Amino acid sequence: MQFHRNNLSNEQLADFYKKLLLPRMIEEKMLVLLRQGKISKWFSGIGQEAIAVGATLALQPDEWIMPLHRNLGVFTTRNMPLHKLFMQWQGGADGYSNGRERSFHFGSKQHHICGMISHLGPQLSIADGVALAHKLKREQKLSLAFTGEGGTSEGDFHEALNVAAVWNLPVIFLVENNGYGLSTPTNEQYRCENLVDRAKGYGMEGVMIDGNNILTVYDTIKGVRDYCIQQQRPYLIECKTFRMRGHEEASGIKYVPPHLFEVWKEKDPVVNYENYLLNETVLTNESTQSIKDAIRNYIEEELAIGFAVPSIVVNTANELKDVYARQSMVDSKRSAIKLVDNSLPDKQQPATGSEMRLVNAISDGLKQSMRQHPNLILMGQDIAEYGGAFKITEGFVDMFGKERVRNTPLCESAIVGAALGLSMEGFKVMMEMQFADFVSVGFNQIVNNLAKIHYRWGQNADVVIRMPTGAGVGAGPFHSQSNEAWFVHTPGLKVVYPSTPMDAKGLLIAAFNDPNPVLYFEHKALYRSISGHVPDDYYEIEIGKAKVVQYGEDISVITYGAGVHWALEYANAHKDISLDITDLRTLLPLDYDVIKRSVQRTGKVLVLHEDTLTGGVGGEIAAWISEHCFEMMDAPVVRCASLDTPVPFNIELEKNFLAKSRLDACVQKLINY
Ligand SMILES: Cc1ncc(C[n+]2csc(CCOP(=O)(O)OP(=O)(O)O)c2C)c(N)n1
Repeated sequence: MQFHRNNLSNEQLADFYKKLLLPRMIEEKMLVLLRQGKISKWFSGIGQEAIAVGATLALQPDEWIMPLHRNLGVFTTRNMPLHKLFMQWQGGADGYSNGRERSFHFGSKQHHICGMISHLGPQLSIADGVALAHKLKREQKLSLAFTGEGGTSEGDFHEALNVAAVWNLPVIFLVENNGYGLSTPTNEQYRCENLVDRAKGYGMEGVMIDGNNILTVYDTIKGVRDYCIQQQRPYLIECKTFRMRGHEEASGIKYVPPHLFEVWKEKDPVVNYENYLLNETVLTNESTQSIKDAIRNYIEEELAIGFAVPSIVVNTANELKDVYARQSMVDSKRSAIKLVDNSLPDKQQPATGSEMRLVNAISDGLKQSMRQHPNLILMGQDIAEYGGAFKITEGFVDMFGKERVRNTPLCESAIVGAALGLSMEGFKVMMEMQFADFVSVGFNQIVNNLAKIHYRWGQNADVVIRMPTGAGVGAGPFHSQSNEAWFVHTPGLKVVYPSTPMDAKGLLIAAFNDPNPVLYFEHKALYRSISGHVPDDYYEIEIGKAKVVQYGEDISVITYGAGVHWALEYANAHKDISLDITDLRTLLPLDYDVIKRSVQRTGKVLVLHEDTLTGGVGGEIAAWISEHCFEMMDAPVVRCASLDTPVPFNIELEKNFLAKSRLDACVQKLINY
């Protein structure tokens, strides 16, 4: 192994040695602890340390790194206190995730380390978002994301590299090619000769290097860093290395031919570097020994502190509280925001305003939010010059410029990931799903990254995802779905679903002022068919607050979205039946107080929604009512929902599919009960 010191001083070379040795010695200790049953799981990076350590050394300390499960060297080189890392690995209260996350699945804003989720690939596009933030702020900084060679087979890899190339983002994508993805060798993982060959296809530069040589890794990444920042371009680096232990300690190594361990032992990154330093007389046998003794003592001392912490005291209220980030906006600024309370039919409404269609109210709320938040970025397919599939952002490019109103490539997953990265650097983001149906290809980033990140390690995701949803326009199975229930089932998200123009504007503004990820559903069939009074002001409708649309005595109709208009239409056509109509407006969290008061008024409940029956939000509401309002009930809760089929294209079939076609039968069933 050839080492080239270039212009590194002896002190720097020795410092690199200490940085390289530390994760190796921690790992050796961890393996002992594992055998003693003191820790439960360990993913080893032995043999690969030069990559994590070299890469971290080559970056500035305030540049974000997106590491994975073999990158202990990132955490130690960023000088995270070792006792706190031990607490983390034990699931202790004083670790980095309050006992909520395992092994390396945690991050730290202070150290600019973004915690991975198990799915690996999603890390890559978060780096895109951070790089975009630097680009927009004109900062001379970049981000660096790790992936194994196995992870390069995920769609996330392709999406992230493509976005970085198209948007000219300063990101380094670092492939640690260690030969195996769990037990799968590279010839069962990909067909190109080297993964770096793919760089050309994305329109970026790339280089393959020896990942076991710390000076090569350091020097390459330092140079690539300068290139990325100066040229404002991404770069792909493939580091060849080898995993000297099993996938994780329990998996063993039977699937790896034994001679490979002999071959790669000769290339050990620590031993080779140590020999080089001894040859160069940067170190002596005595000094290496004293470095090892010092590290050993340090590990033992930190371990004693880390293992001395008392076990966690469970506090359910804290667990629930940390699912969401709290409003961080300065109180004076928040209190200046007008809150419109239209939650009861007899509430006075602001007089100044105009009659508007739902689609214009959304656009108005978005425009005012762009003015209110100079750090708000809009992203979505065709949202710039074209104005979006539904023209919500028409004219926005002229008003706010292309940096803030961004057309995206066709890659929902990467854009949600990039939104998270932007948020980590202080931006607010809206992403427009062209149709709510397409969220399925961005699903993982939403339900696993955005939704869980605050609970896991305290990072918020200041992201609003707009979801043009719903049927009734003959658009077939993939442009008509109601998929709000997927998200209502996911702690950490907020789900809003306005049915009127006034609520649509106020809830959208509130969503941007909320530091949490909000799924904002807007019904396509209501865009241009529903109009109403919309105040001119910049105002919020409170998230989590339902609205009494009209009081009634016979049946409570608990509904949202198009259901509100179906219920009103029905009530107008059947004056002999007195419906008490509640528009939920927010589906997560639900406003149980308003639901309960409605049940109290009538004793009979119809839960109505456009979504299909099984597993719909209505089931949850019906269950809650039966648990909490049983004594008030004169009949069982009835659910009126769409058929448990995909949404059919033919208009007659679609009519039959929709819940509205069964509304009368459901009402009659309750009346006659
Ligand atoms: C989406 C997803 N599928 C499967 C897994 C299970 N899994 C965890 S690590 C791993 C292998 C990853 O291989 P590679 O990317 O080469 O990284 P390495 O572990 O070799 O460092 C697999 C299959 C996972 N975590 N996520």
